[in-house]
Amino acid sequence: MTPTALITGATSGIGLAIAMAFSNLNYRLILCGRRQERLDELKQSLSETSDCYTLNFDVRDRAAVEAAISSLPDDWKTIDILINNAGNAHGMGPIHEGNVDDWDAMIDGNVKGLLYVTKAVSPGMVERGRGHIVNISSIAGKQTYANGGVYCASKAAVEALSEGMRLDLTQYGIKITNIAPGAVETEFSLVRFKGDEARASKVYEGFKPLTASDIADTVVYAVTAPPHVTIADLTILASAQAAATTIYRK
Ligand code: NDP
Ligand code: 8X3
Repeated sequence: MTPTALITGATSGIGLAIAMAFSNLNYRLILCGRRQERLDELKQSLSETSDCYTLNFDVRDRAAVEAAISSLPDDWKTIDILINNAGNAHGMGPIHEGNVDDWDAMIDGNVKGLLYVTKAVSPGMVERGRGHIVNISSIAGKQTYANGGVYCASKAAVEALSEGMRLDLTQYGIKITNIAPGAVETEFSLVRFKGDEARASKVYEGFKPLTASDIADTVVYAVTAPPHVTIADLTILASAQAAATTIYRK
């Protein structure tokens, strides 16, 4: 049967690339995000290869997450693959100068939002005795860097939650994959630096960063692995990146 995948953060970057890659496999797609026009465009552009359904909600809004997922029509309720991808960094700076609204956005979105969506989707997987959850973490979840402590903490939480989900859900036939990318050129830095394009593009200067489709390729690898194989944890770096903050630029 054709798998149904729910992808959070499908309107941009890594989530968008995963949607395109899954569409090439003819998966049925539940595309999620807050920017409705992008969801509509994506649905339209994938319509030749995939059946798509769109859900517009903010992952930080617990009631909205629950309402959106329970509003799915019956023939969209069986979700085989959940891609917990929505998230962002907001701002950069030392803890004592931290912007608490930015902290809230990161902890609420990257951690609590991921949990809200998982809580809405995983009981169905448990009931059916099968499913696959892919959490998009980050190299920042494995290595903390200066001025990024809260973003790094949010991704360290994702790392712990991937382990916790694997411990709790493996017995129900549910696979958990944790993917930790290094620098990927998307809208990520534009969001982190609040629309400052010059500052955002500097992040990727002097080396070839990963593309969103590099990450989508690894997600496809994980979700198409044979039934007896779980790709548990993958770190993917650009060839010029040795660690979170060690990048060899020319
Ligand atoms: P983008 O900014 O390009 O995409 C972020 C996506 O998340 C958008 O589709 C956005 O949709 C969605 N999103 C963000 N906040 C919310 C929210 N509160 N509610 C619902 N949707 C939300 O960044 P990336 O594609 O790079 O980021 C995707 C994931 O990958 C993130 O979790 C990020 O932390 C992680 N990551 C990114 C890396 C990078 O270098 N780019 C490296 C490692 C990990 P919309 O605005 O429409 O809601
Ligand atoms: C995004 C990658 O290194 O900017 O998670 O934190 S990094």
